[in-house]
Amino acid sequence: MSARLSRTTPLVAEARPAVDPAQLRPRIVHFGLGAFHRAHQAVYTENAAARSGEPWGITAVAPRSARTVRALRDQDCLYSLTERRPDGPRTRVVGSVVDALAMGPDAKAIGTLLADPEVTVVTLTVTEKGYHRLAATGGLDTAAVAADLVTDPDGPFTTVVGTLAAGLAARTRAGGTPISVVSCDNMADNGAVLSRVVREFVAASHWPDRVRIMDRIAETVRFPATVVDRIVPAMTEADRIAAATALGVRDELAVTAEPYRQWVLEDSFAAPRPPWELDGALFVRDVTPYQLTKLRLLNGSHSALAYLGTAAGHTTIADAMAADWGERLVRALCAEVAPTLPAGGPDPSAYADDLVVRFRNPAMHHLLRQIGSDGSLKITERWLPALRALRAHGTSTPVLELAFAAWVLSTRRTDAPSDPAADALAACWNTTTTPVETVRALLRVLGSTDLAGDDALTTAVADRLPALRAGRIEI
Ligand code: CS2
Repeated sequence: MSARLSRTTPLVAEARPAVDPAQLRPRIVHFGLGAFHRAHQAVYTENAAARSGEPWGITAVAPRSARTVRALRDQDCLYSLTERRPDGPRTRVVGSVVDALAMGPDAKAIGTLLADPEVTVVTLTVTEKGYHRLAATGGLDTAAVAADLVTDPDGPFTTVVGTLAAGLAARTRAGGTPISVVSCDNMADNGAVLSRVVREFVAASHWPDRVRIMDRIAETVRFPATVVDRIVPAMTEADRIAAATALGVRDELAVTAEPYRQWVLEDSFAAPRPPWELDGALFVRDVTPYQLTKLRLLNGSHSALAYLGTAAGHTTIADAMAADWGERLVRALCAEVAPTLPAGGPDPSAYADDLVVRFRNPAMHHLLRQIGSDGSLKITERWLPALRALRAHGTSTPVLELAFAAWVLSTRRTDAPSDPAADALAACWNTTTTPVETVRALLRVLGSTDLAGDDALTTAVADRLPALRAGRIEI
């Protein structure tokens, strides 16, 4: 099949976008053109625009991949989403993305949009590493953005933080129309995290008006916290072929996802936004209980399944769930972590029931390797705060210890999942002589010197390693 999806592709009624993209205007700038955005915020925005009649369109910015931008433009910014429902897959085209830009070559256009009063929302899915935080303090790693700190205000910048800070600075210089900047990444307090790295970037810049810019950003920009949820596995060739068959044309940007999706947002916006609540998004005063429940139970179990599943020779989440320990692990981890969750969120045991069903979905080919990537950043959000809180209360933590031991093992394998700290992690194995020392060194790389000093913990983790090396998961 050689024809590509475009605005002129004749589609059957069920596959057509909910909106006519020609009727939308670019009022949202999104950073991070990955599958998650295409299966989540873009869908909420499309439905919100369709149901309200308001012309909310997205200009999606790819931080790295100019190839994705070209591919999307070649398809008039259309792509399909296939939902893996129990009664069979359903494929339809999403119409909310109206333009695609690449961060380097399109720096001018991105700057213009960020300063445009018509644009009142910025969203981000740039993963944990896109925030360039220091493991020890959580603040901006100025060394990692050093090149951007001395770049001209017009760019081009190499980081999203630099692009965003410069764009917000230009906006405030042009009058400072209020805008909301919405992090949609899996981090606790994601709004505060983003606000902090942007502020610290401006403070460290050489801009003569940086103090005034910081004041104006504080007055005119809001950074609401959010919780995003939808399982979006990487596409396989078979998925791509199935999407093409359903559409009758090729779609290089097709995505596939579970039917379930959720978006909880802090009700703190500086300016008009799409009425996402029309598509089920929840606006609340405080997202923390939802955020921690999702991070520690869903993402925490995911990471545990990823490293333990790999140790036991499995490839996907559904495979690991089919092992005799899979469901037990999810339930035991949820039960262990539940006491650390604030009141006001979902009931942890009902949440665990739902997770088991979602993770078992055999139609989802969700690779353990995909989830295991960037572990040094993920587990510091997903496991370590709960581990710290439980140990501070003298509560035992056997499941987190087991999961942590599996991650420890993963850092040594020659085929370790990709990780920005891969070199530092691998070095821990060369500079230590006993398993306990290695565990301690790894915890220090994660910025957790307190846990590295917890002898009972490091010993318990080290004691788990031999069984795991033999592929035995003992819960
Ligand atoms: C996963 C998440 O890849 C991962 O690390 O745990 O992407 C997970 O699928 C989503 O957060 C679900 O909402």
